[in-house]
Amino acid sequence: MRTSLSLLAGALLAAGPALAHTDIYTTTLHPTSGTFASGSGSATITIDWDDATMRVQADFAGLSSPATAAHIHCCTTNPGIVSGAIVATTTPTFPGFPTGTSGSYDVTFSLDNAATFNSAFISNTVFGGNGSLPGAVTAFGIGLNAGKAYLNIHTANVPSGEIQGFLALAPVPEPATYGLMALGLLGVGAAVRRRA
Ligand SMILES: [Cu+2]
Repeated sequence: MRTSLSLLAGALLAAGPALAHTDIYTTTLHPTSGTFASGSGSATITIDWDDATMRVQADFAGLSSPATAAHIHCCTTNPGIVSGAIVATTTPTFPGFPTGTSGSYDVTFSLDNAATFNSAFISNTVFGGNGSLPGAVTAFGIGLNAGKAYLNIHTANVPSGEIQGFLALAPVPEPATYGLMALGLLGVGAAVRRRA
């Protein structure tokens, strides 16, 4: 009994990280240095590597002029510094992205669809890709994990981008959850042993 419970707990601990096939990236959108730049927002990018999907959620408000385009740039030369990247996702903008000074967006894309990305990003080999769609997806994921991808909302007043934010990998809750489950099972095992 004790051995099987310990094995089960160990298996659950080992399974925790392996179950994390979804990566969540978040950011706070803040005004750029553009003269008219104002507004705020947030964005969450959820990538399910098993289903090969990318969910893009964004909320923003307070822009000085209507949004003209929004997309993710990747991959900057240095983490957190806007330089060296190109548009990685659909150009010129995420399909159906709001064009007002405020809005909300929530669309899920297929990573198996070339239209999800800028064709110039797919053919690019500078960021670690090999010119193919799968290579671009891998390069995009590496760029996201390295803090080298940012979501940018361009506007009429600030064509270079009025609000933007670098995406950062959010902590994965699963391992802690499974750790607690394992501790609980170890506790059951101890109780069983005491009774015996
Ligand atoms: Cu842009």
